[in-house]
Amino acid sequence: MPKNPLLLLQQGKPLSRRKLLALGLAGVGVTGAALAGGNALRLALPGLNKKQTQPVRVPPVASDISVDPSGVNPMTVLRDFDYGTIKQENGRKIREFRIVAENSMLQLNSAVSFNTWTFNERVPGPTLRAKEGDRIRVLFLNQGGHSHSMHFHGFHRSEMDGVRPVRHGAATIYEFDAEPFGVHLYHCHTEPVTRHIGKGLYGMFIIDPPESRPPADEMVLMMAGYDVDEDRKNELYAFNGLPDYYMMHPIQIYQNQLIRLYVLNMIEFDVAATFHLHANMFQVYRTGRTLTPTEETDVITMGTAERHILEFSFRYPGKYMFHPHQDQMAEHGCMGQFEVIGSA
Ligand SMILES: [Cu+2]
Repeated sequence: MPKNPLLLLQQGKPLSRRKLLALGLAGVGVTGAALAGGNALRLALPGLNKKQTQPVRVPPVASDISVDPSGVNPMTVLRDFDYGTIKQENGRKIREFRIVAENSMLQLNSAVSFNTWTFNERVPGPTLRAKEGDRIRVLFLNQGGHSHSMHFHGFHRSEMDGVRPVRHGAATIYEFDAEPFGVHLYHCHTEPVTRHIGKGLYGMFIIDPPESRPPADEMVLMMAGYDVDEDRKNELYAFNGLPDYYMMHPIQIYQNQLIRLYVLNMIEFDVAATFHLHANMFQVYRTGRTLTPTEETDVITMGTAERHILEFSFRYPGKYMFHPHQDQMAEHGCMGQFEVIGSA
């Protein structure tokens, strides 16, 4: 933690996201004794987190497939990695992320709209990414109308565990070292957790190993369920937020190029889901905790919050489905397809 967190927050650059600009954040409450007395505080939580590109060939993504006015859709979520903002403090590298919880209406299909709870106006929240050993600092502002929090998987101290609710209008700082390397997650841990996750407050947290993995076309696929009628059962399912999106808009990939998939099962109410890929086998790196694969298969089972790295490439051009083999989940939205583009 910096000596003076207020100073840190005041140094934040101006807001760049439309909604944050409109929030008028002066004088919001800040939790924690170290932040007390913040009446004059101008808490700027900009969306300035930088993105980095992967050193591989990625097919161009059509720009006209957005279905959400914000421009966030599963195709955007797919390869969008938030590396935060790098700061140097006392000779130490800090990777700072800024997260705001809000609400927004999401059109799940032509008949169903759903009031989601969002991190940075997205469901799922941004994919946060760091290297093992980085100091992580998350500036969290809750504008969601309900109490929320951010609980990260991985090693950290008790006070950074994110189980304490942060009330509406308040902010807090989570700070810890990124360890161990692997594919992790974060989610709101306010009770009932099923509801807070089911409403959309979850995201992936990737910690890269000290020596990077080989270059690949990297993407994230997060499976989730939607309890539309609040009967504690899911009526709809999705990859990266929207039911059936990748069936209507296949994910284009290149033939014979290594694909690295970061997969997460965030489905509440159903005890487990599998991930199955057609016409192929994938190498499994359980929880992303190894540098060499632990098995090869074409169906892997994940309980809620389980996640893995899967690697594969396709030999033949064409369209290939992926879906949980709990087929009723697939039939209700958790289904997509890769479109393999032949090498010239
Ligand atoms: Cu919450």
